[in-house]
Amino acid sequence: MKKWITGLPLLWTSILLLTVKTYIVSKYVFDLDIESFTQDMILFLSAMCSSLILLGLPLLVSKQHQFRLLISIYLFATVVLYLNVLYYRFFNDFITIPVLFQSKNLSNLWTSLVELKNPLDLFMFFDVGLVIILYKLKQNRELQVLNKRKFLIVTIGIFLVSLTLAHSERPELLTRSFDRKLLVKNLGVYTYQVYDFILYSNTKRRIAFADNDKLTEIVNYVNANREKPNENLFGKAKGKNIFLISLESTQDFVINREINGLEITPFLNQLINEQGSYYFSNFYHQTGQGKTSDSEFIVENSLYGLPRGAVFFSNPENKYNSLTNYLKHDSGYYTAVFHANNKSFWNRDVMYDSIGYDRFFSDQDYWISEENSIGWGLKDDHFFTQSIPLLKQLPQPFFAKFITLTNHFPFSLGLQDEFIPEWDSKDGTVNRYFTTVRYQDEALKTFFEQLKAENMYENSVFILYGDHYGISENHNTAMGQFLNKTITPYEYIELQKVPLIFHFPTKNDTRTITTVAGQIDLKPTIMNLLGIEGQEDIQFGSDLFSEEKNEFVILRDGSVITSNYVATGNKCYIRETGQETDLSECQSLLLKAKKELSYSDRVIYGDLLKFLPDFYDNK
Ligand code: GP9
Ligand code: MN
Repeated sequence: MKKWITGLPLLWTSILLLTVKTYIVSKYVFDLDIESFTQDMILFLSAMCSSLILLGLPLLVSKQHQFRLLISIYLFATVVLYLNVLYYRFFNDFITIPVLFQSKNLSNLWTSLVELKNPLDLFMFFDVGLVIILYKLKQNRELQVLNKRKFLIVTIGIFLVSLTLAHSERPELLTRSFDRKLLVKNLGVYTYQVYDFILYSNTKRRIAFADNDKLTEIVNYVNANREKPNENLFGKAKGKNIFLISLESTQDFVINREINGLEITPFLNQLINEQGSYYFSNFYHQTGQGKTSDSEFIVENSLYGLPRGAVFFSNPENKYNSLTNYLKHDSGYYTAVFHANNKSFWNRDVMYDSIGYDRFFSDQDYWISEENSIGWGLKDDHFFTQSIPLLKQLPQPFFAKFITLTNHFPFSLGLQDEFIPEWDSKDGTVNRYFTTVRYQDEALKTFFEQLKAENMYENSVFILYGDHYGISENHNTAMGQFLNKTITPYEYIELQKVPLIFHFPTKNDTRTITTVAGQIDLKPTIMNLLGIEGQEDIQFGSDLFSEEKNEFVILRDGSVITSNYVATGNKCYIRETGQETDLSECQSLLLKAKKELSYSDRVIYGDLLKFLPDFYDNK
């Protein structure tokens, strides 16, 4: 037996032990929703790949130091894994470097984590002991890799296989970040930790090199472009409960349209025509890769999302003068957000602290089962119904943001929830889209009925908006068939319109407003309705009801829409007709857009809002 043990190759045994341990812990301690054999494979391969890379590092140093380095790395990996286990037990989430360095809650955090330790945890360190014993028992104390080249080839091979599999399971995983659970599930816990470290150091580097002098230039630009908000509406919603409802993937083209003679959004169409409703028919989403999270960011801050990645992930620790913070601190509102998804998705749990929410009702606050879920999670009608008792507990006046989920790609729905049948083009995604939009519409109708029954309707203001497109340009053919026209780049921009409806139950006029506007305008609009001035702030949008509103919308890819022009992909179109015209007519618009986007990026990358109070004090 002893001979057999001493004969084991030290390096390969260590790699195997670390792989198996990491795999078992990832699979059974972290709740990663492993749904298929491929996902299981990815988890195993990623564990193996990290073990190969980490424990292969000692091969780079001289023989006499190899084992010491090997065991130090082994111990370090185990500690990282164990800390994540402790953290996961408490937060149902993985460690991020910013959380570790947050001085304000660091000591509390670790005291709570240490309380969560369990005697069985010692098993996690058992293999470290095994490796040491194996080393001691051996006469020949070398790591025994005969051919370093082969070792490298095997490592790279496994790395590529695991990355390809992960990418096929989750395209855009690294650029969009999405969710820590998904990252760990597809990259493994150690690679995730390295990725998080790179993200963190990038953010820190940008903040360190930020040029504060730019602040004057940016403030001057913002102030020069400031438009006077509508005085008649100033403070008109003060004291009322505010409902901000984000409609998943809902584009404006479904409004007032039918499919096979059936309305796609009967409730929204009716709401638009009710007394007290103001519908904006030329309202654009301005999101980038951060999708829903970008829309939240833009609406909250009147700043643009970032050119790549999601600002919710890259800069969650910045100072933000968000709408929520204003409502909470200036108007004494209780602020809550309702979204029945995993709270770490889009890093919301961290970002919502900076945005200033008093309470985030996430999946843990809802009763979610297989029957009441579809696609991404809890079905919208259950989401709204289960939110009513939660809403009733809130101190008033409250600001409540709801984020729907069912109308999300791949737009799946059970037959029992289909209020209209799927469309019959060759494009399944587009066909299903109409049915899930119709479903969401019905859920909204029920929500409004329930609010009325609970006496939460009259004293409220409702703002409903689409978060971003649901149908990408890959579906232009089917969209062309539906709209009965060719989807040119101009038409594609037109398709970026999302619905925006303000509903004031106590008002008695009805308006359709054709002002060209975007999500960036929501914060200043809501602030004016609540009687908050926010003069010393950096906002790139302006009050939608302003009498001097400059119709100028910038999309994240630099496209521009004004009342006269649409400029996109180096082409200039007459907005009224869609006719292409000379690019020079749009040139100044495109330059202005570029400048504004870069100012916004600088504010975020440099965390510049934190310098604003001093800036104004010293003026
Ligand atoms: C996830 C939901 C959808 O919680 O908001 O995100 P998306 O993919 O639309 O950005
Ligand atoms: Mn979305």
